[in-house]
Amino acid sequence: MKVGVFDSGLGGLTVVNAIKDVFNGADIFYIADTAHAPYGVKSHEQILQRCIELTNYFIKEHKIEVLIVACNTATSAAIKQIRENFPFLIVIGTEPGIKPAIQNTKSLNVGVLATPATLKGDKYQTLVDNLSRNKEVKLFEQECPGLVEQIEKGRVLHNDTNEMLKNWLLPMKDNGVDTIVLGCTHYPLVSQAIKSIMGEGVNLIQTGEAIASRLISLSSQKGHTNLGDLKISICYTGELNINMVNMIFKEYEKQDEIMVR
Ligand code: DGN
Repeated sequence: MKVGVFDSGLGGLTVVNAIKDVFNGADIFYIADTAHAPYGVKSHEQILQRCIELTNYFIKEHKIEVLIVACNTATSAAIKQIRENFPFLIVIGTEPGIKPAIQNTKSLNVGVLATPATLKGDKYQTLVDNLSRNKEVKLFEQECPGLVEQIEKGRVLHNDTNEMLKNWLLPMKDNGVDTIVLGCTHYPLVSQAIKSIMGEGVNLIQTGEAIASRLISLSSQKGHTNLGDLKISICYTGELNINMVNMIFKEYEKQDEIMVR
């Protein structure tokens, strides 16, 4: 089975990493669209246009059957249109894990970190409106401008990144937040820094595992087996921080072929 995955940069590799743990028998083609990063500050139309271009590329060059939009920002802007334009594709999107966060919180105070585009998008608002009716949970929503750029530069443990995170997280900590939704696929890469500010006990909700499960269930419905070899090819459109790629895939480096071009 041929699977295309994309994000504006490194973030979607956290999703690929989760897929690697549970899924076999696929060729995964990953595009880090670093020439157009970050998506989070672009207009809806610009993001949509880029997503359609990338999907066309995957279909033409790699004959993909499954597309994973491994980016909350792009999912919010473009998933509906991608599904309409490419009805023959299985399309899996990414959205902030508000539902598991609401289920997990004990303090009933949940933080949500995401890009400005994700938090302002209709899709996020609909998600929140539908879910928060069930339980009296207070959401602390925080845009994180500049965080994706820091991560792309490999500054995951840098002092500047830590200061940014402290500004956003300390008010959450003061308000008893015990669960934080990582509403951008880049943010799991700063989990360690987040935990050092919030405390080891904070519950961080990321979406990679949920996407991997969805991939297994949708592919089996289409008659694909989760068996065989997993091959991962990583392409990028601008610059890519290879040290970060190696950091993300460190446990698997020797097993998998990582083609970078
Ligand atoms: N990883 C992307 C997301 O999940 O929203 C980051 C988007 C961006 O480029 N800012």
